[in-house]
Amino acid sequence: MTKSFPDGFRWGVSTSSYQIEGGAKDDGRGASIWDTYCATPGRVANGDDGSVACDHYHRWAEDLDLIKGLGATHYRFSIMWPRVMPEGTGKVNETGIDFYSRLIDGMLERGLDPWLCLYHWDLPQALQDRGGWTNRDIVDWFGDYTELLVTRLGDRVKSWVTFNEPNVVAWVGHEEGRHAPGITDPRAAMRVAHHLNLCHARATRVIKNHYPDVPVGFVLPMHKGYTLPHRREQDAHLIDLFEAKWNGVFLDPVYYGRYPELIIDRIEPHIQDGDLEAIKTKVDFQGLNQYFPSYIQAAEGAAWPFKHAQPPNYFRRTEMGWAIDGDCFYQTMKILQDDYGNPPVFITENGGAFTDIPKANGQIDDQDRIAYYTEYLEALLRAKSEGADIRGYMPWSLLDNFEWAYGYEKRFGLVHVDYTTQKRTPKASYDFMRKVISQNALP
Ligand code: IFM
Repeated sequence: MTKSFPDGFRWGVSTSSYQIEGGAKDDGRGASIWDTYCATPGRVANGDDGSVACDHYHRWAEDLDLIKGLGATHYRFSIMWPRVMPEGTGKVNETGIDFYSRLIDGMLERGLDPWLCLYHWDLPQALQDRGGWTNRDIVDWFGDYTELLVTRLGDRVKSWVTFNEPNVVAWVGHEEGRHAPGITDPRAAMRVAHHLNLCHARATRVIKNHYPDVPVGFVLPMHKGYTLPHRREQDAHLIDLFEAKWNGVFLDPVYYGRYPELIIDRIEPHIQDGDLEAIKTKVDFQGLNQYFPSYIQAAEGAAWPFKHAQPPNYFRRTEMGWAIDGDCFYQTMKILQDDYGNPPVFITENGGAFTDIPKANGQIDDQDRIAYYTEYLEALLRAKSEGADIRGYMPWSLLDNFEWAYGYEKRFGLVHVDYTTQKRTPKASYDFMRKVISQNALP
């Protein structure tokens, strides 16, 4: 099999605002739901929070240099909504807009295409106080927020991402409660899912209204379900429902204007006349995040008739406990190819947390991360060789950062961050990725 990527294959890198920016008290930024969640005892490991994070708010120029040094040509970053609209609606924080404006100019000066993500989980707390994603008014709030960014920054944005991982927002934030806002209400989570889809469609229209030719997409971490080997027959029927929940609820209405039949009874109460027609929108590219295979088993008495199961022991795992399985990544690309009309796909996140122990000289020889990237990039080449329209790849992530409920314990970066000094040290995986990008091929 070829180890080369096709000419024109795009290499970028991804980060998100709350995970790296810090600057929580600076320049009029409002509070987000993650500030509140982190301040709630027991929610986040070690009581960590994103108030300083990687201090990217002050060190962004150095970070953009690192991206350029990698040889990447585009950068997916996200806007922190409460930094530009502290109350979520109404008054604009000009200093916040200026920050992102400088950041975007900094990208362009370095030859990096700005890929702007509107929402990577840091909802203004003021909107949460009004019901957040469960309140249908959010469609207007999100539309106004999008309008602000399009009119103020849109002249320089090369691609728009409406949402990062709406399924995580709905299910992990509102059903499992393991993410902000920490709600555990399956019915509310369904409502949230529908509102997220409406917001994606609204934002797409707002952007297209100003810039009809600029690509717009959304990013989904697709889950491929597997049964445990000893329960293959008993649990096989659960796979379709599991995938409908994690993938179909967000893909089907956008691509086909309908929800998966297996979940329609759960979502129907939240749908109003005209919603499905509104949600069906042309997707210029599909952002795909993929990390691990999802093993499930039957569960009783829960909101869904399945629960997560530990993957079989024969898998190697990352520090998150996630099984490493390039074949699962391949399968998700094939689902998009076979079931969703083979849209142009950008891998917007992929990577692993590993125990990165600096050597005496400070260097980090993260061979396990390199092996992970090699396996997953080989899977990408395989899907591509079979016709999947994969256009580019963005590792997660540029920097070690605030890994949500895991705080700073888990490190995903190509670049190590010393959280005491804020010193950045590129790891061996950074050099590996730089070589892959410069040769447009795996070594
Ligand atoms: O860090 C997260 C990111 O914010 C969203 N996708 C998964 C990553 C690793 O957990």
